[in-house]
Amino acid sequence: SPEYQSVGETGKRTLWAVFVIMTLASAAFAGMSWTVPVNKRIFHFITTLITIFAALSYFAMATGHGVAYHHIVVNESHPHVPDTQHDIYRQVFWARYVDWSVTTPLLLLDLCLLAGLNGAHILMAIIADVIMILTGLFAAFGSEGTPQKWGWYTIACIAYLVVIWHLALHGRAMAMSKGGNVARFFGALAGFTLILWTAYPIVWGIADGARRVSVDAEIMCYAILDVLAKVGFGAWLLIMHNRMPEIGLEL
Ligand code: RET
Repeated sequence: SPEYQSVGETGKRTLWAVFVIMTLASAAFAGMSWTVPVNKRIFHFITTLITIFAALSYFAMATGHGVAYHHIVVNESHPHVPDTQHDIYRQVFWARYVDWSVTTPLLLLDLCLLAGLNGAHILMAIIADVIMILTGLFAAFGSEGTPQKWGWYTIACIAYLVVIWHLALHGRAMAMSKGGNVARFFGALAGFTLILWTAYPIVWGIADGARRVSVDAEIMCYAILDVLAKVGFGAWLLIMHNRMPEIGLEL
């Protein structure tokens, strides 16, 4: 008989809680834009869009949308027993990938503009990031036991290294050339981002990849990461923006 791995009560409550947090953060970030001149609100605009998108995606997931059962076939072999086929149906929230394909480029845009990267480097970092998310989506729906699944995962990890390359090398160099507070702040915010983002492929590998944890545990891990990577990141950026006028970009 097939085994179903589905969201439970804890998972549902967590999805609703993050929806509320993202909505409140959107209102707060939009409100903060009133504290700076109209032509200096580019970071507020980008950062508010990030939490609005996350709120939409969490609303979809909390109400049972943006999710599909992924059929996984596991061939079990035991000594002295003929091979048996075990069917697993696990819920995969594809809404996350829709969210990430929009919000991770926007998060990168925040960092790139803070560093003062030029358009070509921004574009390359963002394209590598979109490749990372879309190949991650292929990995999530890849068939179990085929080389494709971890193959897509590997490609996504390489794309992630390209993103890090652009930010850590070019971004850091540009930020350093600005000197002083901006250089220090970019280093801190980019370091925070690097640590958080690197946790995503680890959670993916344990949850979606190896299915070692329940769907609810997976939801909770991503919930903590999403709140830190979007709300924590955004709050830090916008608060520092008000303290350090030199961060502000003229539109
Ligand atoms: C996947 C799986 C394939 C390998 C890699 C991944 C990286 C995902 C990242 C996601 C970041 C998400 C953020 C969300 C916003 O809050 C797709 C999980 C490398 C880095 C920051």
